[in-house]
Amino acid sequence: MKPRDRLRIAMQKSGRLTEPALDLLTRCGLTFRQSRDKLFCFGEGEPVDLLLVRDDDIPGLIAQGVCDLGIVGRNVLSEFQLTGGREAEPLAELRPLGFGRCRLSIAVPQELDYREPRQLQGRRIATSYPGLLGEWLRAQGVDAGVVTLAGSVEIAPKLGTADAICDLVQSGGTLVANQLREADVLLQSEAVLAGPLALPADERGDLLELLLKRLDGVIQVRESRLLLLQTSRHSLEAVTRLLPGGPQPTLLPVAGQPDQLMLQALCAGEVSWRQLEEIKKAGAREMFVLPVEKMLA
Ligand code: PRT
Ligand code: ZN
Repeated sequence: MKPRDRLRIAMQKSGRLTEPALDLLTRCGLTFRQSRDKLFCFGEGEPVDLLLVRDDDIPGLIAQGVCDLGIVGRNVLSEFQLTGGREAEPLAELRPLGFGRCRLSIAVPQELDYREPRQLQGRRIATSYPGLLGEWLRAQGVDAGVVTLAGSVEIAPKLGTADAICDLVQSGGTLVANQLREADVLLQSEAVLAGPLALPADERGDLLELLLKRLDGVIQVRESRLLLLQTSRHSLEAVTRLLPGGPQPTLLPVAGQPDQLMLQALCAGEVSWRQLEEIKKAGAREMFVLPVEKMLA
């Protein structure tokens, strides 16, 4: 294959991961000119292009060297590692990306009193993830029939083609609508950046390293909030104890009010109303939660 000097990233063409993946890449400073067939997007600022494909094709495209990186669900990546064929290069999960969260679970009819995997012995389980399900069953020492379906797995028990299913669950609404109940979790999933085990030994390797650094910055900032509040010196300890995780807060004097302090804290995640109300009860007032746009330590 002809060596490439541009980095190529595969992502889902249209689906749950498309918008958040594009948003993430844009925040990393990548912009794309969309071509007419919208399969290939030429990168304008940096030499990084996009290939828009079905999510199931992404690990294969990386393994074949057609793309250098991919944004794909851990569920799809792990399934490929198990069933992608002998010629499949092992791939690496380079970064978890924090969106597209779901879990791969066993679900059983609501009336079944499920307590342990052994109850699945000799039953038929419908799934689109035969690799992951097979591996889990082996680890549990359970011998069950795996019925591989491409879609609509959740209706298999009603149709009588399976006794249980193994499928992705997010809110749980689909299971309830089909009189099923989540019984066991096989895999916690989210979108990940997938790539080869070793970085390419040319310009693409340097580019990939640069991209990973930007990505780390973007992910850290996306999850950070700046909390500003006022407190009396007397309440300071109680207020500080309730602050969500992060580095030590900064304290500033308030002009004309020697008893008061202004507190500034970088929080590692979302600050909920409930947390704010608790902190207020401890003696804080004039509270602000601000998103962080960029951060350079
Ligand atoms: O066309 P293409 O093959 O690219 O798209 P697709 O239909 O295979 O994928 P898509 O867009 O549905 O999902 C892409 C990825 O999003 C998945 O591989 C997961 O990593 C992630 N993801 C996150 C989900 C869900 N949440 C999810 N809820 N993928 C699927 N679902 C389905 C699930 O299969 C079930 O049918 O939603 C239903 C369950 O949702 P709840 O909320 O009712 O529990
Ligand atoms: Zn798919």
